Amino acid sequence: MALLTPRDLENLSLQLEESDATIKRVTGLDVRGICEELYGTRPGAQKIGIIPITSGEGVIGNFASSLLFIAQYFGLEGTITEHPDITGYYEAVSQGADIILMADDHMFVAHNLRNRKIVSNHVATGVIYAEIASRFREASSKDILVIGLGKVGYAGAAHLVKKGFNVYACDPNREFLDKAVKELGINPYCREDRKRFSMVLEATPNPDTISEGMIEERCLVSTPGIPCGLPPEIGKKYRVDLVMEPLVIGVASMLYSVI
Ligand code: NAI
Ligand code: PYL
Ligand code: MG
Repeated sequence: MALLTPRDLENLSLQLEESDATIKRVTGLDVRGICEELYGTRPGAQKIGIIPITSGEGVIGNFASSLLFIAQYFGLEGTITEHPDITGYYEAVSQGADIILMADDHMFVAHNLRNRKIVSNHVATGVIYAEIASRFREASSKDILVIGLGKVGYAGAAHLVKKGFNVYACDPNREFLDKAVKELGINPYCREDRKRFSMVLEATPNPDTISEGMIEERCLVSTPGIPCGLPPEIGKKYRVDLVMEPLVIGVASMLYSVI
């Protein structure tokens, strides 16, 4: 499990501002607008209980405070519990939290105690980054490339198939690729095909996963992947827009999907 570091979460407000400006420019909507259309919801008076969790590698610096920033940015009242873990859960529920946000090393969930909706960060992140890629106004076709079919990429690919896009995907994990072909009907992508794309969803924990032969001259790369899979020199050589951000966009998708 690739874990965030406190450094990933520094200058979160600036990272959000930059990525949201790109999203607005290439899709016509900002993150709020896309989430509202995607889920048909708008934040209201919901209270968010943020519970630090000490299991595994323990509390990540800046993580809880980043979640508080995100809740407040989207107009919700957030509170970080004084205590972690079970004590923190009891505290949040006793203080009237409507939605619980908490993460261990394997799962990050948003759980709405009122409507009982629950979502994982993996699914919510895959869906929102796929949605952003699919809304590229300068796309040359409905062909879209998904790089990485793990927890995030598979959810993104499933969303794109449901939206009627021609999804091509690659993953060195043969089991994951076969599962996506069988369950989603995606097209396996091989570099030898020399097929190029104007929309790419990259969801891997590796750098340099995007090569020149994969992208058209004008392309949108939408990636939650940390580190970034787009080599800087390729981003400069072609007219590539990059949407990449370590936490906010995925958490926004979580919140909008459970309110
Ligand atoms: P995962 O480990 O479940 O899946 C990653 C997949 O990428 C694996 O199936 C692996 O075989 C594949 N892969 C690795 N190198 C590849 C390559 N060169 N070409 C094609 N596929 C390749 O990871 P998960 O949970 O899906 O997360 C993916 C990335 O997204 C991680 O870096 C994670 O930290 C990040 N992430 C970022 C979030 C955000 O809000 N920015 C939220 C959640 C995850
Ligand atoms: C949600 C992020 C995106 C990528 N990897 C995921 C990750 O880092 N998960 C671990 C989160 C641990 C939080 C820690 C705390 O501070 O409460 N237990
Ligand atoms: Mg994000």
